[in-house]
Amino acid sequence: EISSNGDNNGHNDFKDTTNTNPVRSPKKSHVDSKWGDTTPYASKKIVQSWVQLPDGNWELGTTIRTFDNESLLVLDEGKVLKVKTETLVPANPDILVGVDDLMQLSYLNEPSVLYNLQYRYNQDMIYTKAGPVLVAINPFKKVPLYGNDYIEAYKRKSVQNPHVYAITDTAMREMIRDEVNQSIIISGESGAGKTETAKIAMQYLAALGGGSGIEYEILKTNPILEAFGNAKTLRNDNSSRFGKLIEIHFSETGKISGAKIQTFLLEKSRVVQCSEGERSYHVFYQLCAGAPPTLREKLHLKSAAEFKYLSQSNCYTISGVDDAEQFRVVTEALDIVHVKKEDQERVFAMLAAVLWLGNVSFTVVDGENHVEPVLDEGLTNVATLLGCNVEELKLALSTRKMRVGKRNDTIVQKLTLAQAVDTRDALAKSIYSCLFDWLVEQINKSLAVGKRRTGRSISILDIYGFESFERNSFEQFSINYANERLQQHFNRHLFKLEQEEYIQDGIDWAKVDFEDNQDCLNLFEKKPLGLQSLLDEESTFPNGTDLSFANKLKQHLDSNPCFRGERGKAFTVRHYAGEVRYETTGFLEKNRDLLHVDTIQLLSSCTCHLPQAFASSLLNQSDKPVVGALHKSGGADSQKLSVTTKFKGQLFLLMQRLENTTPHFIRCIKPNNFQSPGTYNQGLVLQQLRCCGVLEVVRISRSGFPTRMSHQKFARRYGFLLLDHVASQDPLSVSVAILHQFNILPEMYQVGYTKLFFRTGQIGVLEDTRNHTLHGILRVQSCFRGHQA
Ligand code: AD9
Ligand code: MG
Repeated sequence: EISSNGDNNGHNDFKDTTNTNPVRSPKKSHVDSKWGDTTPYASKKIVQSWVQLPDGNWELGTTIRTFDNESLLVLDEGKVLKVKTETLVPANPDILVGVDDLMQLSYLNEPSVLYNLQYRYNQDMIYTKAGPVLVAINPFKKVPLYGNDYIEAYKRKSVQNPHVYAITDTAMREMIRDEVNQSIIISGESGAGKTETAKIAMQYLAALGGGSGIEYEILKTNPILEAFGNAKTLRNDNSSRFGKLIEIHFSETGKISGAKIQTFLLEKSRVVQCSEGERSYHVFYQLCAGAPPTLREKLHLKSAAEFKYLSQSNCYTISGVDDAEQFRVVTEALDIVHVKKEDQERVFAMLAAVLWLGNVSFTVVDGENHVEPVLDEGLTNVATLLGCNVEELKLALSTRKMRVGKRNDTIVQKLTLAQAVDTRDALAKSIYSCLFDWLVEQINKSLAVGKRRTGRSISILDIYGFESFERNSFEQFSINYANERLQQHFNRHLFKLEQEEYIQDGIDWAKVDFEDNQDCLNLFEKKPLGLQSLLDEESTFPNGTDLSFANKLKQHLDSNPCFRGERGKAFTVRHYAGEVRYETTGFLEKNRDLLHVDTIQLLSSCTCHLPQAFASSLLNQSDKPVVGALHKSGGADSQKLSVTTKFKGQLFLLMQRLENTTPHFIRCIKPNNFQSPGTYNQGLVLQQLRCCGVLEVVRISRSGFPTRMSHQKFARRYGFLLLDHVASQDPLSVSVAILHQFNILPEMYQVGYTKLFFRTGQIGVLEDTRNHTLHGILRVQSCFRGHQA
């Protein structure tokens, strides 16, 4: 250890370098100097390990002494701790701190992964690869990673850091190279950054595939859908209350030719009910705050606080958001996606009608608690805005036509207060959800792919992540089911297909176990005794209640290891991401999602265009449950699809579509529950990493051969780089010669029957050489042509 510091005029200080005792060396670690009495032990190899503190967090410690089965550690800040040696987890060498792919870590334990992500996060490096998966940690602040300069850099491949741009670039290239449609599947908890990530990916696609102007329209669908489908919740100020798949189509030349949006399961209940501190959909507040005076007058608008649907949760504003300004942004976006001004006004009229419906109140009219709506400005405004007769509106909100007896005579039943309020709210919810669907339809018309479709597309999926709250209801039940399906897709893609392919191609590869969630999916889907079938069955029974549903579950499913009946009306499901306890209260009603035929009749009697359109779409949807032929007992028409069945169908189609694409996965992680920058809660992050299988992926990818190419393709792609003549020209011989020429080590690849399999990172050198060589050839050619001219 001779110092070669040139500043000391050649006079090296030999005082300590002659001393071979590392303890006395001037480079003593602070540990040694602080713990002078540890000299005999400190001269041993110093091992850094992770030690878990009582608060659950992991800290780095240096072992200074080992007893039989205990170790004495000193932590970074000098604290000394005695722990059981077996609880220590090895730490990675310093050189691996902050690597941009977790696969590079020598020790792949949880604390090492957590620390690596944290180290990067603290320096605003929010993206990290976990093998094929991109992990994105929400910075909750502006980070300087986006915009045209970055897009250019990723396009030119002059930066290598993991990024949404990079993964989107890969998707784009693979779409063109392999002629296979691609998908970018974004998942994560509420507030983890899925929607922002989706927008960043769209931005990149628009920049690369732009030109026709349609890309601008596509980007403008975001503010519209967010206004109508996002709301402030306790977890996220801009929480998406629907799932979204946007399929972006490309022409032969890689230019965007159109797009199509599909939405899933909008949370309708928020329109009429939301909890303290949360808000209804943004657009209501935007309208109240931003509508110009003439529109205000026309729609009889007031401030948000004067509408009951908006005032019930005691929350009107979002810090840092100007609703009035957003209203202008949204109307401008509507212009851009070609929603005509008159249609925009119709849309706003429907929103106002919903708000005024919430202000309709009822008064008791007879001794039997039957009610009637109060004839006040609320009622008259609803009638004006919908374009219906006040008397008909009154009847629709206070009575129900029913057919009874063998002759199906029609009788008119008067409603109680609770029934009338439900009817009113059901009307408001269905106007809103029809409006949402109608808007998506208009947007799709505007973005429609022209006749010269190539069928090439990249789909971006931004769908609600796994949810587990204090109280979980039908919404969580549906969302978590969707996540089970997506998780299976993820598993299948990354693990199962991987293994099957190795086995098929005769590759020697020890099977790696992975968590299979098929059992849980069976619990949901099995007929006739699965959660969904039993729910549907109970929903069709006239006398079915949430309690009878819960009891039926216990009766039939108690032996299922993924299920546990709970006391009262609850049950627990063991999901891949953890156990969730569901309260069945409201399950049947939400699953039936009945709309009374009187309500539809009212809408179709309206003189305004939109309510009429809604009525016919409600009637035409063969899968929409409509209660007309109600019997005395109140049973519903069981021919129609329930919400669960419809959602399941939608998901099956979605999965089918995704199966035919090459998927790219982005896992968004929320570092804290306060939406605040700079706070990294290890426990919270770890729980999410476990939930989304990131650790599992890295483990499997590392032990496998993720890159693969057929012999033919490999020979064709790189054959021209061969320096020596190869005796046989068959693809396999050429391939082997290439492998030899490039010194690819035998443990880094395997030769299968039809394909070559490589460990991660191996193909990179070949690709670079190929690109450089091709570039050179092109230059020479153009030089040559220039000469000729
Ligand atoms: V939910 O399931 O729809 O409730 P998301 O979609 O996962 O949720 P979202 O994308 O809305 O979360 O992100 C929440 C907030 O985090 C955003 O409003 C931003 O304030 C913040 N965020 C997320 N990603 C980024 C980012 N890359 N840069 C800066 C970000 N801020
Ligand atoms: Mg979202």
